[in-house]
Amino acid sequence: MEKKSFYVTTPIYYPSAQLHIGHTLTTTMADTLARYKKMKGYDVYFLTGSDEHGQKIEKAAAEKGMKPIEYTDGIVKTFKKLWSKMHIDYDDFIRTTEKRHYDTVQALFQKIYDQGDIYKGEYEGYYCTSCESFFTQFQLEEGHCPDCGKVVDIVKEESYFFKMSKYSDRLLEYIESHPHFIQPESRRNEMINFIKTGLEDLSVSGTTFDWGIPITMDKGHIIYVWFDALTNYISALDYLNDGPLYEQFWKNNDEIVHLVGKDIIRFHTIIWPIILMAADIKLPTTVFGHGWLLSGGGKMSKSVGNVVDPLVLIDKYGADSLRYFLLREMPSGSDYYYSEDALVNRINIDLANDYGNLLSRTISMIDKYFSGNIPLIKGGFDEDLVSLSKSVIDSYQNHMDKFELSLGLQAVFKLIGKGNKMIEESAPWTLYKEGNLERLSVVLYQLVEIIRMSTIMLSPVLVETKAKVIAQLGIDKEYFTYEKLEFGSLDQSFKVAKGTPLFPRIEIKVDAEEKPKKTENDEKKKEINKMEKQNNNITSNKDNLISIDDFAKCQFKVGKVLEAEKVEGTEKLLKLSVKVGIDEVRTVVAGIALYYQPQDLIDMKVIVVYNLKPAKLGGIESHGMLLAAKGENDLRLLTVDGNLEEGAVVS
Ligand code: ME8
Repeated sequence: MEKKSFYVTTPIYYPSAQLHIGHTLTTTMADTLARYKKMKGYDVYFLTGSDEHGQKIEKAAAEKGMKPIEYTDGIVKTFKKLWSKMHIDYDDFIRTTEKRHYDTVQALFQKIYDQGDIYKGEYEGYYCTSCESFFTQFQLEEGHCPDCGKVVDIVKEESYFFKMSKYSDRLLEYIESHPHFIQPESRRNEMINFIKTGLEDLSVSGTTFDWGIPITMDKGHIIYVWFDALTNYISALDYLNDGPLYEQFWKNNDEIVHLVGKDIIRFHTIIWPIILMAADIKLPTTVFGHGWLLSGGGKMSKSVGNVVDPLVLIDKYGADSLRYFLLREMPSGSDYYYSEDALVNRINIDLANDYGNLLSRTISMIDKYFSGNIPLIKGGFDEDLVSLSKSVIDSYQNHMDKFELSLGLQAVFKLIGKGNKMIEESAPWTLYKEGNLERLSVVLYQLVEIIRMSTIMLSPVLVETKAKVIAQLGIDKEYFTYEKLEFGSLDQSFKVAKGTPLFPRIEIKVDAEEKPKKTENDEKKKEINKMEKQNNNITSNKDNLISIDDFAKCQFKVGKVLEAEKVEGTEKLLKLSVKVGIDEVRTVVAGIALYYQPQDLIDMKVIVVYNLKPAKLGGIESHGMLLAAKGENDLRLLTVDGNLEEGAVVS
């Protein structure tokens, strides 16, 4: 049977500054999907690159007294170094300054011009004096410059225009009849609404700067940077010569996926498909727009100055840990507040405690009870484990196929969690003491199978770790392929070889004043009584009564708990991911661990104080607070009667 093909791309990044962990997120997603599809037997082509033209780059180079190309050559080297340290295994890196790209852009422009969809006119557009940049209707944010936020001026110049308006009905029809074209769903709805407000023809050339690709027949005009940049997805495949890569990965391929951040989804789902339609080229299968990594000041970006350098994190924690953290924490499609504490917490809980420990405990027991030989069992497995492993594999694949990488990883950790639970419940040390070697063999074989299957599923993310696990288990690497992703596939015995911990635990530094005290029950009661007295005083003192206007300052929303876990090193705190809108998931740290088990909270509807200033609790930044009622001996979260959607306003 002929192999299926998969083409995945990242945005081509501006070499105007060093890349940060936001760019690293998109590229790691693409790399992971490429590895996942390869593991499933697809022919994969993975493209990334750099977007090197335009005024900003021209200006940045001039400030350094360099030619633009000298300047971008230097920065592109730093991109490639980062990707190599992150183990990004791309097939091609396209630079928009390369001849193959240059020629393709000119030819595509000419083709669309010749058939009458590009015409010359006068551009009346938006110009930001402070950034010295032109913007389109698409780029403005509520009428202001998307970069510096200042008011833009309307300016006039001669320009070529692309007849976008002619294609708006066709595009709308395409989006509506191809539900997978724009993902996730929330972005799709946003785009549909945007197109319905009407599309203007797009100015696709300018005469005020030189650093770009000129129009062949009118060299004073430089082609608009987005027309230039978007074309990279086909110029890299040799569209110009109808080359074999273009044949296989575009023309005859049903899985063409562009991964982008939500900032550039409009360019990819409106301008790019219309360019393709006009040039009679088929459209990509999916444009997936992930959310933003936020840090103090909002979206992480060079212009805000709140960026985090991935190279520093790789040196400190390792590439696999950073890869895992980014993919595991980033909710599908929504934004996420980055903090280094959350990174450490995630490494400690999942990678050190759950996965790493499971491996080292299992190997130690095989060493001790069976002189290092993995017992071979052919049947009599625990039924619940076999059925859990099937459902985990299904759920993993289902989520990975929908680009829901965080959910895919969560599924795998259900299996790993089952392994650790099995050790506690079956107490192998007791089985050994009792001489029940038959059951002990089953338990240890099952643990090895859990580790083996989990390692296969995690291998597209944890790319260095797989080899370490294989070495420690001593199992032939052919048992770590996708074909062997089935419980009970291990049918030969191997000898384990204990090694160093996969992910050593990282010490967490929690500020003294934030660290919840470990109180005994009596002390707890005293504290509670004291607090209650204080509160009674406040409410009975009329001077402290507030007006309805004061109350109206508080915003409350209905939220749904998606995930919950204990905060390491604290007794009272739980870290929750709470969905508070179609597209918004927040991290909320709540002092409720004495009253709720994390698993009890999943899917619970809660009331979130929505406009509370973020605060650090247990070393993690909390974005909101849950309302709870406290009785004498218990605390209960407030919830909502009926099935209201997340984000519903409480007043
Ligand atoms: O837009 N959170 O390049 P760019 C998540 N050259 N992802 C982020 C992010 C954040 N805070 N910040 C950046 C361009 N990204 C154009 C693209 S494509 C034909 C041309 C990621 O260097 C995310 O993928 O500004 C976003 O879309 C991309 O970097 C923007 O990179």
